[in-house]
Amino acid sequence: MGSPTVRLTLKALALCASAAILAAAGRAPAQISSSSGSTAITSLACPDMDGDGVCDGSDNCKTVPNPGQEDADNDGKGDACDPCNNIIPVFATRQSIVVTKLNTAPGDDRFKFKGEIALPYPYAPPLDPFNKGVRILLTTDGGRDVIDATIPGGAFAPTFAGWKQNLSHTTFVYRNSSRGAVPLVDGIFIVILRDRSARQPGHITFSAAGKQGDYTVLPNEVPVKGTVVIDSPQASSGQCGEATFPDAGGPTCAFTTTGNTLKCK
Ligand SMILES: [Ca+2]
Ligand SMILES: [Ca+2]
Ligand SMILES: [Ca+2]
Repeated sequence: MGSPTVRLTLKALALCASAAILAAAGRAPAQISSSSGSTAITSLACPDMDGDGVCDGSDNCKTVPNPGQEDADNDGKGDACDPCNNIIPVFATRQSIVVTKLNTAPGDDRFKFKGEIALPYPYAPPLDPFNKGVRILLTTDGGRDVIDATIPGGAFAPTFAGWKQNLSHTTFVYRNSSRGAVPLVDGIFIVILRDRSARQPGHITFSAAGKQGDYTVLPNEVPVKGTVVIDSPQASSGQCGEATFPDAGGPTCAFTTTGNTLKCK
């Protein structure tokens, strides 16, 4: 038999697994019986930041209580915290993601993401990145967010970090050229959204770029997924879109032979 510490840890793991199973069954495991009597899972068995009875290690929303773990689009992020829950399936066309400088030390990686999405029109809620900002994500095949940048709303002046929009409110440009005065969010320094509704109602082209990042993506983590959240930060309205590269004879992700660049298109 192992030491008391090891036995305690194993017991905690077992209790944690029981909690996850109960949670998957849609029940919040408030109490689990152990050999030493009744033990409160939420406080004793395992780390549980949001106290919903589902251990952090298996909680699909670690900081939002969601004992039922509902995940309608089955992407590993629970409905309660999924930035783009696909209640309206919106997938980008003409999509591309490029990550460069992967072979050098972390901190100088660069990222480019662009595409076009078609949202229900008229927009509900109204299109307003100038005030609401936008959220950009780069997520691995395993569900790890390499980038999760919630870009705030607000004018470019006077901080040199913020939004400009044209008079007709069809072109929105976020730029951070504050030279560090306003920290970059996950390295994102520019986002451009163009509302193409005059020609095609509900169509929006988007592009975003990041620099000075650690955007490491491992070979076993492709294809990646890009997400643009228009109804930021969490599009419970469905006003968001995803760029996927499923490699079924269509868009695909590949590293260059040196491994320095990841291209998805
Ligand atoms: Ca939890
Ligand atoms: Ca939770
Ligand atoms: Ca989800």
